[in-house]
Amino acid sequence: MKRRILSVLKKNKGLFISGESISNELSISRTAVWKHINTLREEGYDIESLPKKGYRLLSSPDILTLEEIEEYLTTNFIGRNIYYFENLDSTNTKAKEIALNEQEGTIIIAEEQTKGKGRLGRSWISPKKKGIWMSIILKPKLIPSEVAKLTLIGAVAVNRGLEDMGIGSYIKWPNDILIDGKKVCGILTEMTCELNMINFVVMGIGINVNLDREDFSEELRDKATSIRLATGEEVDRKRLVGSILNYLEELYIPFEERGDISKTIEICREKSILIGREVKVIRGDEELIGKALAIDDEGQLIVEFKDGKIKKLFSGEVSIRGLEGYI
Ligand code: BT5
Repeated sequence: MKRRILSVLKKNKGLFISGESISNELSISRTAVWKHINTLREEGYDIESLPKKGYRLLSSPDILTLEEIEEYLTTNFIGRNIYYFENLDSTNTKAKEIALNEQEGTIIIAEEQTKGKGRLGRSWISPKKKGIWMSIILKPKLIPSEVAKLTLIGAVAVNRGLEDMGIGSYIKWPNDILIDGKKVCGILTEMTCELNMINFVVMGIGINVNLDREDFSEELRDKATSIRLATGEEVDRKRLVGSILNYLEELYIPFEERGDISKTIEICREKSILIGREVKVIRGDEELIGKALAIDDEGQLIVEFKDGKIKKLFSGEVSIRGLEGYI
């Protein structure tokens, strides 16, 4: 009911609507309306009330709930069901717990993660309300080996979403987004599958929006940044989430329906920070130096190693670093 009241207020944003009209429209008592309005105020909604005039929504809080994000969505299914948490261990962990029984496109968002995860057991710093920490549940009819390409779709969606906000970024194959050569976003794609069938995929996206220098460990300060640190801009998190999800669906549908990933690959190439650079390829304890030559049509990174051998790398199995710094 609280959501329906909010939606009535939002429809009339800036205008007064009487308690009586709300109570008639939703068939609840005026006291119930008043109680829900108070709960909304506690959540941070600035709602003015005047005798005889009624209620007026002045502003909404900076929270990543469905009610706040949906006005930016043009999608059919991605983001149409959002579970919102103030605090979670990890949105990926939660998404994996519920994925089997949820519809495709369902999203878990938390304002804070206490055990945010990176790849290969690494951890992901996710301070409260300073970023976008979300996981998307997908159920593609693909063979498991195709799943690595979804990470690239996620990376391009983030790159495009940032671009919409006037922020230029680069993609560090396969799962990082960089601004000014520092990591601003990481993607962790996990799946549960049977031999040749995917049960579900969870794509976790972490974006540093308003983190301050002190939020990063000493060791990370040279490698990581936030949108605010890099651009000095305050970014509207809701709009950014909406925009990323719109691109995600736009790129996902042709891939899922007919294996068409050409648009994604085109942008990955155009925005690649690695192509043409010397890189260190890290696989377990092994480190090899080579030059990133290209990204092929399947989204694999082609690297020429010092011994002259040219290899195609699958995402997920390697980490890439620059010879001196992060890139
Ligand atoms: C990643 O791993 O980049 C994947 C990160 C995915 C995070 C999202 S948040 C929502 C969802 N729920 C989760 O629990 N996870 C996903 P990887 O390439 O392994 O990079 C991890 C490394 O990045 C760490 O070892 C640190 O060095 C560094 N790092 C940790 N937190 C960071 C941050 N906030 N920004 C930039 N770098 C960070």
